[in-house]
Amino acid sequence: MIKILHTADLHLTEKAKKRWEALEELVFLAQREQVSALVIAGDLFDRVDVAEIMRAKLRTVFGKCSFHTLILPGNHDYQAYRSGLYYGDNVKVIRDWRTPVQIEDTVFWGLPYDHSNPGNLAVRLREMAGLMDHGKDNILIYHGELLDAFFSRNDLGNEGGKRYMPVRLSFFDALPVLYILAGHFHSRYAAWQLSNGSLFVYPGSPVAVTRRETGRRKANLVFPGEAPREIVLESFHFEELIITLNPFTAHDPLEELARKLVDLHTNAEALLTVEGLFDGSKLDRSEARLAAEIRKMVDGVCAAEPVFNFVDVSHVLEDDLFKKFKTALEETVYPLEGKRKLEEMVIQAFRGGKECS
Ligand SMILES: [Mn+2]
Repeated sequence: MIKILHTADLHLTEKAKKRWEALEELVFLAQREQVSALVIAGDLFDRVDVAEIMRAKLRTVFGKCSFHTLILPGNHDYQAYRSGLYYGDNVKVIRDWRTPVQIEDTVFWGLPYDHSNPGNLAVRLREMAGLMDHGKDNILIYHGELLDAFFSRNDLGNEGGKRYMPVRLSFFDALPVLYILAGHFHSRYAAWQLSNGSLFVYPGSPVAVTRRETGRRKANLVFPGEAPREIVLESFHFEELIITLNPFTAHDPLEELARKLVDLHTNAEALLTVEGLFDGSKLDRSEARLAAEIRKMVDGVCAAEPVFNFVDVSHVLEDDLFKKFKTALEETVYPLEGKRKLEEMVIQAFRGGKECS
């Protein structure tokens, strides 16, 4: 079997520079790792017309490569690969499930997105199994939704409510394949071992397409005779930052935020949430001032308006009745952690009790 770099869901558009940079990073990685094939398991393009605009540019990039590039049509770009369209001499598009592509000793089969009527894919896969040579190293490339994965719609890109090419892991049981290299699942790298020993891998999108794609993005490096390896990319992504305020400590949440911003990857945009209760008099800030200071700090770093789920509870802490409770509580022999929980519950009760959890 040959060495392969596997990715999917680049969703190239003419405007999204970061996605083009991610493609360049993948090409660089494939060269560095000296793979024989770069597999793009669907949705290389976000829309069909992007293929028209970018095809010549892509041909130049792939043409310089010493490896082969194998492309499977996905639900976003299945119309971009009509016969006669030229992506380069070392680029192969798998447009028909009956016609595999052989690179060195490895046979690549593909299940291209079928708009007309994919019908029952279990039946289609049994037909494919009948065409495969059990004595060869077969690999299947697939783009669609694995129903066994605990998906939510949030794990995909922007797909509306539709299901694309849905399969179950058991559909692949009869296939004499070493790997199923998949695409369509954006959120993260995920792999499943099948009962026949083959591995189903979603690499996750190599660059964030939606704000739900948080954390460093990955690609899948497949070695002959070894477990596949996740390769962490430097590509653009979103990073969730959560600052939880606490009315009992004097520590400055802005310092915590500053530290987190320093640690932020240079190719990441933050999605910030500041939550919890705080003591405005101890912090010497009103809710409005705290919000304004945070906004100023994250200006140009955040992908969206920060979410401010915080509440100043200094008016509760200054209430005479609350102070009495607080004195009594401090005199009680009880673990500190428990006291803090109790105190927070009472603060919530003073605020009206509705948010008490
Ligand atoms: Mn897709």
